[in-house]
Amino acid sequence: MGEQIHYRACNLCEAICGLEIRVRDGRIVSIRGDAHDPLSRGHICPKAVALQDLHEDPDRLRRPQKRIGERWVELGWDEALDEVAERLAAIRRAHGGNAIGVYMGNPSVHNWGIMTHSGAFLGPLKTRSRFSATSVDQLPHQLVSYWLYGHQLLLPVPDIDRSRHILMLGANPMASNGSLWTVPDFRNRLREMQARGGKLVLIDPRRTETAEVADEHHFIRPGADAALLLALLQVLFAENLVRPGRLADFSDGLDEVGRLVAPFTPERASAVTGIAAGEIRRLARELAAADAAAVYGRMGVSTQAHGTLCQWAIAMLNLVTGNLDREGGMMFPQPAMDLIQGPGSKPGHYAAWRSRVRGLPEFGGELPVAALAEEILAPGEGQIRALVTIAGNPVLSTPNGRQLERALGALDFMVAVDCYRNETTRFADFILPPTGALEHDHYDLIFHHFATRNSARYNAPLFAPPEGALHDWQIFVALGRRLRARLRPDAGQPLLRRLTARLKDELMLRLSPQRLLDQGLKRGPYGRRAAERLSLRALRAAPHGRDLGPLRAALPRRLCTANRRIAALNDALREELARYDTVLAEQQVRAPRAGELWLIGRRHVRSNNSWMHNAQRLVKGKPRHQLFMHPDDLAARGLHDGQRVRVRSRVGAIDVEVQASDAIMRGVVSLPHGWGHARPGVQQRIASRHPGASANDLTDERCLDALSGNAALNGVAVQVEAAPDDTSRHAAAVSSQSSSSPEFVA
Ligand SMILES: Nc1nc2c(c(=O)[nH]1)N[C@H]1C(S)=C(S)[C@@H](COP(=O)(O)OP(=O)(O)OC[C@H]3O[C@@H](n4cnc5c(=O)[nH]c(N)nc54)[C@H](O)[C@@H]3O)O[C@H]1N2
Ligand SMILES: Nc1nc2c(c(=O)[nH]1)N[C@H]1C(S)=C(S)[C@@H](COP(=O)(O)OP(=O)(O)OC[C@H]3O[C@@H](n4cnc5c(=O)[nH]c(N)nc54)[C@H](O)[C@@H]3O)O[C@H]1N2
Ligand code: SF4
Ligand SMILES: [Mo]
Repeated sequence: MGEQIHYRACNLCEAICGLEIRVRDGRIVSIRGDAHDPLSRGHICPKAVALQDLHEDPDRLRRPQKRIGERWVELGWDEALDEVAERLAAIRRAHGGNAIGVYMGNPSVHNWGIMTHSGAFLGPLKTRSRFSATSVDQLPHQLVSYWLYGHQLLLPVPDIDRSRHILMLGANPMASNGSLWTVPDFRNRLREMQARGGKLVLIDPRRTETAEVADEHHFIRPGADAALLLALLQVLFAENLVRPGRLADFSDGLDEVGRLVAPFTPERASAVTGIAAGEIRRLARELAAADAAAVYGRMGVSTQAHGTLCQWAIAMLNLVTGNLDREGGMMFPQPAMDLIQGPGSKPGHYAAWRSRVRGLPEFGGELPVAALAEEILAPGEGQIRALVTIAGNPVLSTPNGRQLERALGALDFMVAVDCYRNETTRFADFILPPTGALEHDHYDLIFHHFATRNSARYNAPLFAPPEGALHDWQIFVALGRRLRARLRPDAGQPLLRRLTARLKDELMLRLSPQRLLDQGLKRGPYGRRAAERLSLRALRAAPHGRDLGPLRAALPRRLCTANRRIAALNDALREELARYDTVLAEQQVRAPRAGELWLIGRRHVRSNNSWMHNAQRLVKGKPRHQLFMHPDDLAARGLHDGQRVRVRSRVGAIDVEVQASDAIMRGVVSLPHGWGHARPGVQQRIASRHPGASANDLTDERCLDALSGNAALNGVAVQVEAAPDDTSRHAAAVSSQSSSSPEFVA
């Protein structure tokens, strides 16, 4: 058999790079960037080769697993699916729908079959106990988009290819390759912008890989971005630099925004951010003066105590400078399969119900995952007794992972749809493993909504799935059928309603992702246009993908609000602004207490959340899970570079190696999440040899963005001291010196 070349979009991160994969005799021989991909232009990162490692990984599960005590046995699909459906149905009958919790993890949005068909399984459960990685990530973005533009997925992205100025906060695209901004080849796109005379200004408590290529970098105290962003707005209004232009025709409340931000002066912001008031004024003036500018903030500003306020202020900065929906500013992509304007669109809803124990608001049908453990542990009506996880590892990804472990241990039943037995799925009674990514076809349903250039590509599978294997979507259909047979979810409804409901069900169970895609493409904006006539067939004929051009102005047409206008404010935001004024007045955004440091996260281009440390090619070399700490903070504690330290927070303690770094702000320490593989029962042999410690054994389930319930994973107060088992040469000297308290220094 000769060599075959496959073209495929990488599904590992949001950059969705086009790959050229060569296969000989059924084995991958190379993975390269596809130079003809209209979006990624040949860009690739070191993780792409992990697609092969994942495909071949002997630890990847290929048949259903059942846990009997401490032992795992393999069983057939029918047997496994029957038993899972039976157990879930029994729990639902005995305790009601909300007794079954659901957690969906990050790869769900990178796997289109999960997107199209998880409802076939989760629908009949009829549970409000739904959670996902959204609430440890981008929830504030979605909430703000829902409020302002009427749809949770209507998110603008920097139009970097035509921009002249980007103000970026709490994002590190040089490591992450972009997020809620599909921007493959970021480095070269930035170079091109800089060559046009454009400028990137970065705000981050660490001088990151992105800071190295930025034109300007400012340290900021973790969790203080809202003060900075509101001060930028204040300057624009105070200095008469507000120029919304045509946006004013369909925006309401901008004058009130001006009044409400008036108290947030650069001087107040300076006190909490550590950035000089004069610098803040200059940043605002430069933003206003740029021909085309974009303000963009990501993880670092979403997962903090006022994440929604931050995202709102960012949206306002783009709006009042006239940069929203402007070429080179923040623009709305137009995907070929449009989940915003297409049929079945889910705009979102907020606080339609609240979590049982803490009263946290739902958003779009999901509760904040910081409440998952307590919803399992606290007895009472509606207590979660069974859990379904789909493509998620919340033990390593959500705050206070140790508490969640205790909760998982207390469940009556757990099932995981997942390809590994990892820190979370080891608690399951059943693990149902889907086919691997290269064994199914791929269309990116989500990330074209956030892509810096419009394009579309569909890729056929590289390999036939093993005999009898099921794709994620087929697992959902199979479970859905079994649940419906056992639960008759519509019993009690009138006959006609029942029949139409079943017909709809049946249709959904029969429609494949491919059929849905084909219909979506044909009905979508490029399917109807003569120039493109997009359909599944058209995409099959274009293996490198179809270029659909640069981003185009979309407002007010694409607004989903009832009156097709942008409402800059609502009562929840007004209250939050008032609350934040008090927070600043009472100095609640303050320097750490004696000896405390602020913990923030970190990403590395060779790692991806928690689940790719079982690829030897990615974990080889120097470990990448150290705690970064400023040399002055080390010295103040009598600690030294390379030593093992104990990091403590309100919720727990971990031991890690510390690395001195003057790229981190004084008073701040940084640790990547997704490590901590030394837990018993994990079957990831390579990862277990590179365990690291879990940052989320330190993050606090009580630290939230109050408006959205998003976890405040950044800016967690910790203490750092020598680890008790540290045997390095300085260890003995440490304990007597560790009480000195560093001042917070910007
Ligand atoms: N402290 C701290 N915590 C964080 C973050 C942080 O920056 N700091 N980041 C947060 C963010 S942004 C995110 S998105 C979350 C991620 O949190 P999660 O989504 O909970 O965790 P992942 O590590 O992505 O785990 C993915 C799981 O999906 C499985 N999987 C992979 N592909 C497939 C597939 O195709 N089908 C199925 N069924 N399973 C699959 C893997 O085996 C793994 O178990 O972590 C969050 N946690
Ligand atoms: N290589 C790699 N790529 C990834 C992932 C991965 O794990 N590895 N994960 C993917 C996922 S799920 C996501 S959501 C994206 C995330 O994509 P990004 O948001 O671009 O990635 P992060 O590295 O988390 O960047 C957050 C930045 O915020 C900074 N920060 C922390 N606290 C604060 C603060 O209080 N204020 C400010 N201004 N900055 C702060 C951190 O120092 C960090 O540089 O990356 C995706 N891509
Ligand atoms: S940046 Fe790397 S992991 Fe992300 S899509 Fe591109 S090749 Fe895949
Ligand atoms: Mo994420």
